[in-house]
Amino acid sequence: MEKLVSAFIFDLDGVITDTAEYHFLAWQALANDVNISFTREDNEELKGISRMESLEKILALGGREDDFSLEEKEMLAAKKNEHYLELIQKVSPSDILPGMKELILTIKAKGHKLGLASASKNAFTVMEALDLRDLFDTIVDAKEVKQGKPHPEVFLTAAEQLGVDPSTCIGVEDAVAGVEAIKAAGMFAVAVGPEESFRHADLVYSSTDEVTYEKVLNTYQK
Ligand code: B16
Ligand code: MG
Repeated sequence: MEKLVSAFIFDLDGVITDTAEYHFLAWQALANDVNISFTREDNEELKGISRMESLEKILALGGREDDFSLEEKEMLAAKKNEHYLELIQKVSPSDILPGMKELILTIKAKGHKLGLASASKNAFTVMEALDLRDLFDTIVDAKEVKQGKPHPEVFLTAAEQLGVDPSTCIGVEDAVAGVEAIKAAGMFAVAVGPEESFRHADLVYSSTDEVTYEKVLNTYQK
């Protein structure tokens, strides 16, 4: 008997579009303001991690974790976000990563539900800029959950809002913390990125254009 797939729940940054570069540019400018050097390699560690946790990691990189009060840290995070919001004004449907629009439309046509589970507080803005907001049955972002990835809360909230059992959901992520969150939610995990980073995923693809509905369903059914 075929196993039921009730919903696909996607991560946003790094799966549907690549805003990581804009996060990087905005964090690098902020790091520069506080005399910390911050590289693209350092930025890899921030994927899927919340804004405040990202700031803490950057301050720790420069050994400045004890130099700012909570209020000052909130101001630094707000400054980075203002810059990030300016940068993402350029985002348009042409920034959807290869293969993702087709995959989303196929999932919809096959009658599965579609959810978004993002650690970004800007998820609605980005989904609107990509012209994808109306295709999704639910969008859960960092404003709605208390615990960030790798905690499963954001994926479980999406499943709850879709009215489906988490064990019948397929999650798609590009971050290690995100794959851990999908598995902790009891879902089937599809990872996009280097094979060696995702030992806990059920399926790994090196890029988004390799993720097809048929391939994912075939492995899920096995
Ligand atoms: P914001 P995702 C995450 O989004 C990003 O991967 C991560 O780099 C970022 O720090 C986080 O959102 C918070 O973003 O500052 O916009 O609230 O990959 O979970 O969609
Ligand atoms: Mg991501």
